[in-house]
Amino acid sequence: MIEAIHALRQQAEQELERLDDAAALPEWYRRYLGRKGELTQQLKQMGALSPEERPKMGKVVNKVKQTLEDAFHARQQSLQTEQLNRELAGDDLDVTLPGRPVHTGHLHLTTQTLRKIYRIFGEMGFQVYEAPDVETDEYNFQLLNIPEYHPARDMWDTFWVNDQVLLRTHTSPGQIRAMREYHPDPIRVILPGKCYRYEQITPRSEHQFFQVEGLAVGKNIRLTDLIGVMSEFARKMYGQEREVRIRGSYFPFTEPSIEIDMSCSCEKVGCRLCKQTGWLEIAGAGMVHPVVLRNGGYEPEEWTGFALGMGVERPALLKHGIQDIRYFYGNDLRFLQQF
Ligand code: FA5
Repeated sequence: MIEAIHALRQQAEQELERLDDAAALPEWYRRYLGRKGELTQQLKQMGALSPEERPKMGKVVNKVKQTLEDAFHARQQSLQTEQLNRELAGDDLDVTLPGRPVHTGHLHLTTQTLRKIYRIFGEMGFQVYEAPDVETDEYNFQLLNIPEYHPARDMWDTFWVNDQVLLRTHTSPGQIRAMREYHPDPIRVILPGKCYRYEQITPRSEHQFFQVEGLAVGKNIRLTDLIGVMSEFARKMYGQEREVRIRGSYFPFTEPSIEIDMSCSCEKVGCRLCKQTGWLEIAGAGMVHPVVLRNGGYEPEEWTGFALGMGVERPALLKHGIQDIRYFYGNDLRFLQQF
């Protein structure tokens, strides 16, 4: 029986050596080493041997089995290598060519602008405070000194969820939330976020846009502090070459109120963006109205504060000389990839 096993091993090894295709390997394995293979058949015949011969025979069969397994794996490896070399030699594949570049995305221009604004205000000691997009009539209007009958509501119409709940028209309701949270301490925060308005879409107005609100409440805060903060912001955001213009204005929640304009990127020649005026409004601002201070929990005899609310897309329009706000959310990669 030992001779038969050695003969079988020899035959299997020779056949394996002659195989020249990796696809034929499984068949060889089944034939010699599989469950119904020839070596297994030999093992089955061991039952006929005497009890002394059986362990000796078992050892020989196991050794042959291991030898064939090793030979199989070695042959498999060499056939695969041969096949790869053949393919590389026959193909025009140039493995030294550089790979195709992977296109990575980047932050949206609005996010880049927001981060720049955070940095500039952060350097002046302002923290970021987040308030909700979905607001109540009470916070968006009433607590900001805009009662139900007030004509200012016409300027700030929005998308209503129901009679009392709406998508905020400005970031100003966050002023009340911040004051109620920080009271009775002084405050220096900016409140960034999306705002919504039911209004005509034009090159300078979207129905969804971002604002950053600024709020400082303390003792002896004055209008000149507000003008100083905005001038510093403009200088850091746009450089010295752009001009800032302050105009008197009206907001129900500030007294006095101002509006802040920047000279347009057309260098005051006049363009469609600035409606041929050479100036673009970037923020409304003023001293926090006593009614609003009181609604936030601060006694107006003791505390004063300033507030400002500026767009985010409009400063970006100015900074990059973009002529139409509608590009921001049109999702056209040709636009977005430029920044
Ligand atoms: C307000 O929203 C006031 N809450 C600002 C404010 C805050 C005043 C605190 C006083 C104190 P206004 O509606 O003017 O004001 O908007 C402020 C800024 O938001 C504008 O200067 C402009 O930069 C931006 N903005 C307003 N409407 C749009 C719009 N439809 N599309 C893009 N940006 C807009």
